[in-house]
Amino acid sequence: MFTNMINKKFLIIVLAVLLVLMVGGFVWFKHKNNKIDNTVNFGQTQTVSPEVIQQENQKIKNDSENLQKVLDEKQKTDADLDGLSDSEEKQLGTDPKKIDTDGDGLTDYDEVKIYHTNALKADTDGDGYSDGSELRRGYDPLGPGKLKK
Ligand SMILES: [Ca+2]
Ligand SMILES: [Ca+2]
Ligand SMILES: [Ca+2]
Repeated sequence: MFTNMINKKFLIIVLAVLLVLMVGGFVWFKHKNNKIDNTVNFGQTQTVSPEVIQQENQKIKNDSENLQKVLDEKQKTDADLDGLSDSEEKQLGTDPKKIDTDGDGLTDYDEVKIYHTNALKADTDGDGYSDGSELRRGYDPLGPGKLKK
């Protein structure tokens, strides 16, 4: 009778410990699984969510539309977008619709604003070499074909 009671008590303790272990293990297992699920879901929304792709596409579209607007606005005053306004080109006599009026390899803007060569004459100093090729080879397009340095 006495040993029977101890056995019963022991059995209850063992059962209780087992129960705690089972519940604890179950909770841990579920938690672990949830963690994995979350990671997978997070990854999916990051990579394949159509909404995100659509948003990105819309953003790119907006950006290119804005750029086009800026270019259109700029082109109203500078048709060839070479940096010289149409009215400036009219004064200089260069073609407002051509970046390189005399075709020497230098833009009208570069000739007028940077090199001070004649934007209407491919060979400003008349030595037989065009302004663009002189500059590429290190010659002075304004001098008589001499080396700049
Ligand atoms: Ca222009
Ligand atoms: Ca030119
Ligand atoms: Ca020349």
